[in-house]
Amino acid sequence: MNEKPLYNAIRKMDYNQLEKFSKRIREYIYNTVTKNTGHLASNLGTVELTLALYRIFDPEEDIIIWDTSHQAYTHKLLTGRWGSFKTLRQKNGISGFTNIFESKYDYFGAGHAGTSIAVALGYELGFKKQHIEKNVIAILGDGAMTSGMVLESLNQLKSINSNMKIILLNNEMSISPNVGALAKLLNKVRISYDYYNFKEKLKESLEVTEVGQDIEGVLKKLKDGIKHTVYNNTLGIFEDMGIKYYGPVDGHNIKKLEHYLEFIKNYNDGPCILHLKTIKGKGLSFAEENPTKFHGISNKIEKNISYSKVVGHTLNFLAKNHNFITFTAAMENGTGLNILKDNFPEKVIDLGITEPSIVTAAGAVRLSGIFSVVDIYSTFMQRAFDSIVHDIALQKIPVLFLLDRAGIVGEDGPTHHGVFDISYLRLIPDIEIYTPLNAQDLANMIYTSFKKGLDKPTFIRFPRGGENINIDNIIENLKIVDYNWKLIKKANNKNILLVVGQLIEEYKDLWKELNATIIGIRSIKNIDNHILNLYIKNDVNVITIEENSLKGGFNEEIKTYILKNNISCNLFTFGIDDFFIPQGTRKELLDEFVVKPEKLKNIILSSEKVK
Ligand SMILES: Cc1ncc(C[n+]2csc(CCOP(=O)(O)OP(=O)(O)O)c2C)c(N)n1
Repeated sequence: MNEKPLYNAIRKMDYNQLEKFSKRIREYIYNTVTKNTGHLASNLGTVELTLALYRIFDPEEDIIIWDTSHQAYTHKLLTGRWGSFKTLRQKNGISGFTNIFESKYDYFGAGHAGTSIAVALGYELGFKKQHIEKNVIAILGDGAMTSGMVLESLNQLKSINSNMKIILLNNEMSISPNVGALAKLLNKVRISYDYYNFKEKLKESLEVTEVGQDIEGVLKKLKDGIKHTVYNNTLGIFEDMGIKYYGPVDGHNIKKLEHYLEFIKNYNDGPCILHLKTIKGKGLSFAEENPTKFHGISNKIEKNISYSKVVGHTLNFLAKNHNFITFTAAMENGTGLNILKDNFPEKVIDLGITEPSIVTAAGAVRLSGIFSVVDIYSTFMQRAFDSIVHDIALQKIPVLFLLDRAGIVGEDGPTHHGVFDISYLRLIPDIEIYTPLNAQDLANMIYTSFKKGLDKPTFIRFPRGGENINIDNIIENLKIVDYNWKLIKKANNKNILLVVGQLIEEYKDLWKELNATIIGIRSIKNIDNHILNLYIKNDVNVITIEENSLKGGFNEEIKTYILKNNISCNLFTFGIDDFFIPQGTRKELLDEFVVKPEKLKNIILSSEKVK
């Protein structure tokens, strides 16, 4: 990746050229994303900001931190990745997020929301200790702003004598409309009469008077007064925390943006925040009209019903006869909970990007007397680990957790793969972890949790993807199930495959080909001792396959079982080795890093030869 960065070139452009260039960037982003998948609407909303930013600040010298970084495509295009952007989100291609291994201009990697202020704060503290003076800029959306990490870090800025420059992109949206009091406050502030217009008007009127001789001098003197008059919108919440507030400003007007960016660049009296009003999906009417739908786009023609939708429909069915609350962390659509919300809005609560708080609140909901469900992606649940241990498991609160996208997610890459949850949950006492084999099994497990009730905190993990099913059939066939492991196929030999969860469905053709007994693992905690007793004996070849890190994974249960029972057998473990899986399609990555069909076949063939 030795491309010449473009940010120098844009400094020489006039505003007409910049406007044309913005259009070209938008087209390029749209064409690439429709071909490769990716975040669309958020990136369309940051084109002008990024152009203005790199005309005023220096991406090589100044530390610019993009929160979540799903909106940083223009940043990538301007910092030496114009050509390679064609490989966006493909295997070995450009990441959809900032990545410190990809470019020196990416000062921090992201993917999970809410880290930017802590990162910028850390850079500032470090530089201060080394007597280095640099501009440190954090850019974040109003959605990210709701997250605990952001609020925790903002709270410290004044006390560490920060000079951080925060750029807040307020498009009134997270993925769905943004929630919470802060969102309401931000949305209420309208661009009314900004400093720029005020200054221009003042200049005009002064030019015809005597004082006009020294316009700039007068302007300087008046500056503070102006600030007070024009910023009558000042958001007290930031000012009260000692963070100077400027705005709101039209985030799509390059000239104005430059003016304000220049202003905050020279502001060195403490931390400040520049509030921009942006339009998610800007420039493409269909994306502007439906920013939620075009937040991220996929290139697949989807004939399958996603597992998330199976969850949504099942909860929607159960909602008719059950009183419960389901929590989402700003992922109503991604989790399929919009289906439930359409009919039972009071049963879905979006608390924004606040995973730890949601888990804790869900525990208290359960204690208050009603059934409580938390539906969060496996990767984002990582942030709530302590809430699970301290607030849920330790107090044995029987909350139902639905862990969506548990496993390899594909093009989003390492920040989003949900390949650690078996490990981070298995170690917690007094919980149950289930891994349904297919869509019906997933729906049945949820149904069973409601109908039979829960004894313990219960986690149902299922991957990204779906099946070509009729959802009405799934609902009609709902039934109470046990959690025993399932014999899929019996072979008259010593090869025993223990295949975790939905991999049974995903690789169903492969299992047919293999000369082995195939067992579908539906429960990880607890394990099915009856099946293990039946099949794991001296001399067998046990093969475990799981879409999770091998460290801490299901395989370790089997290792322990074999050791404990003094069984002398071969054990082969398939799963994710001790490294971060890169990006690629889900199938590509599963084949290469998890199931490895050729390797698997060879093991089985060679065991036959030994016989
Ligand atoms: C911890 C965490 N939870 C959830 C998400 C999923 N997510 C990705 S972008 C996004 C919305 C962010 O909204 P905002 O910061 O306002 O940016 P916008 O997309 O509106 O530009 C969410 C919820 C995430 N990335 N990280």
